[in-house]
Amino acid sequence: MKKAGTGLFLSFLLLGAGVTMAQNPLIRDQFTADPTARVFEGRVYVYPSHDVQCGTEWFCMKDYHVFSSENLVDWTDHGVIVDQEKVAWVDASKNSMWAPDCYFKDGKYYFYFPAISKGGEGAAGMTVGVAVSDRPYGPFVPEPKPIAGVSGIDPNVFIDRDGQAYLYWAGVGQGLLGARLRPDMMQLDGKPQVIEKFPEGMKEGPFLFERNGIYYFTFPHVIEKTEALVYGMGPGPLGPFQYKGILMDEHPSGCWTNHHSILEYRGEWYLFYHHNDLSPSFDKNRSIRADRLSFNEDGTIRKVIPTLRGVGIVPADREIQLDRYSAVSASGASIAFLDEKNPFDGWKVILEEKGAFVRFAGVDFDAREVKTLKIRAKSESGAAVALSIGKGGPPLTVRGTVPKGAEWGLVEAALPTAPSGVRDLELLLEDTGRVEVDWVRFE
Ligand code: FUB
Repeated sequence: MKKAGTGLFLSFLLLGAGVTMAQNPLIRDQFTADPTARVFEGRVYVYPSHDVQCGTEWFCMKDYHVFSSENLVDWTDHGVIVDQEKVAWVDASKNSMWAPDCYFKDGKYYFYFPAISKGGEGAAGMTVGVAVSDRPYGPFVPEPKPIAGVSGIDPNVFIDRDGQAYLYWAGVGQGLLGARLRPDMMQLDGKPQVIEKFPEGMKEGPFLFERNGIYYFTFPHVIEKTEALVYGMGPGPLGPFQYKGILMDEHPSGCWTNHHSILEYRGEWYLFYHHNDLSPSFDKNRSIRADRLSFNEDGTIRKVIPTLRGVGIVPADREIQLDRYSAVSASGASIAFLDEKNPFDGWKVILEEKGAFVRFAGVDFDAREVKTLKIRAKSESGAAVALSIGKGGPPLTVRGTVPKGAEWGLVEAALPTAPSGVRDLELLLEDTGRVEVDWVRFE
């Protein structure tokens, strides 16, 4: 993805510093996990935790970044908003800044985060603190002490229509808990209560939202081997919740954790969650993703099938990463890292059978009239490829030949007419041979 040649220059012009364009995973230049997505000031802000490598076999999380996007394609990294070294009560030797949340009330943004406090050890030392800002992207000023009465991880906040705020968290050895918050958003108002007895098994990461008067209590739950995302529905923020089942299955890859949030943005519902796309062999280095979520008539949630394509309509004049595909042929198509030693470079798609194809839905041709197709590719055999622009307008196919060679190069082909609308792409290998494709772009 980064070895863009001329495209890199173009990307800089289009995007500016600190912005990346992405499907799933959303962020590709660092590890991110536990995404809580919120709509603030008309943009989606995602508050994830930040996995780093410390040479240990456990989570290593020292700080938090926040990312925002208006179109769910271009993501701005606003940088570090809270650092363990700058929070008075946190034991900064523990690298324990786990899943956070952020909520807006009366002109202030409240950022909630767990960590091991000074004097605490392991899970039992986990508690939850708050940092406050006038802006969704900080700077956030941490409170000098954690919230009294909270022992646990994975804070989640919800403010009901009557203005009452609630804090939920995964208690250490006490199950999933909830409590009212005082109007200052920093103190519990009364005793925490255990949220319903759901089916047995490890639970964490509670996330509550409301839709059409139904309150959804959602959480990761180990049913078989790793965490699935499950939920219950109830009449109020503290339940009682009736268990409804799975909204996302366990990751087949074996990534042990999943952690999510659910968001309505511009009339569509989204599930933000994580997987270990950029670190297939170490699942403590995770990457955040988003996919669409929908409901049945009775309000129950339809199961979300994870995709590589993710969400967001991609402008045709960007590097379109076909390896984040919507569909592929049953055989002869696969993906691989461009550089196994540097996953942050991204992926390529490989077609190695006549008729093998990759499809990528949702490319926007309306922003700019385009005349040329560019394909960044290489082929040791030489390869004839056809790119079809379908669905949503008159079908159009452009053909190109990737010359025999060991190096990456740009193949160019003229478009007979300028496509318009939001269209689906399909890249097909027309003959025998093998071709690797990094991206395609229209100019
Ligand atoms: O990211 C560390 C922990 O892993 C989170 O707090 C849990 O929810 C799980 O995702």
